[in-house]
Amino acid sequence: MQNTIESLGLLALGANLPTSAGNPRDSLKEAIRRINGAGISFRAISRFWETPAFPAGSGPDYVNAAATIVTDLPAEAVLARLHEVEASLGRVRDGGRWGARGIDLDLLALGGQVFPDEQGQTAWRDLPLEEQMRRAPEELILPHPRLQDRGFVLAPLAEVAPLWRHPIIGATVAEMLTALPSASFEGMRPLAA
Ligand code: PH2
Ligand code: MG
Ligand code: MG
Repeated sequence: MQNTIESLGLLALGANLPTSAGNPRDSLKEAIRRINGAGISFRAISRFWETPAFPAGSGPDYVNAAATIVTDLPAEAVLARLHEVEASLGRVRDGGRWGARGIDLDLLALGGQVFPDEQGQTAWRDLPLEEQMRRAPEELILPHPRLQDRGFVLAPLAEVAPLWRHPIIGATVAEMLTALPSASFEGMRPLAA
């Protein structure tokens, strides 16, 4: 069912390989242009951060950013738009390798909505790292199960939505950021505007 009330959505954007739009920074800018439109309006966009790939050594550095959107679309429709834009940016061959995607657009949260339910969200959130590498959920999980764990997500997100509160954990973005060990931010730096 379509929401009739506008919700605040939180997006995470990341790129670590060239796409048809160019380098990671260009890809994020172009992704934002393509997402913005019918039913989805950007409200705030964080700085772009250069971040080491997680897990360490798994690929080239990323450029990461976060944004707030206002939307009256249901979560599935927002996600579908993100997937369309990922597909439209495609991937450019990186020295013959077709490894990590050039662009990753994640819906982190939509208002205080929880999918599939509190138990399901919590189960994915508590998944051990080894299983996280092997298993990806088929269904939409909100809030994004790794939101509270990643410096490359929380540092940009704190620039645009420090007071957003996780509906299950109960902490704000600013509080989740403070709770992370400093190692989670090692090597991260905001790019010059
Ligand atoms: N995304 C991943 C895996 N690893 N590392 C960084 N630094 N930034 C990302 O956005 C990222 C990652 C899978 O989505
Ligand atoms: Mg991701
Ligand atoms: Mg993704």
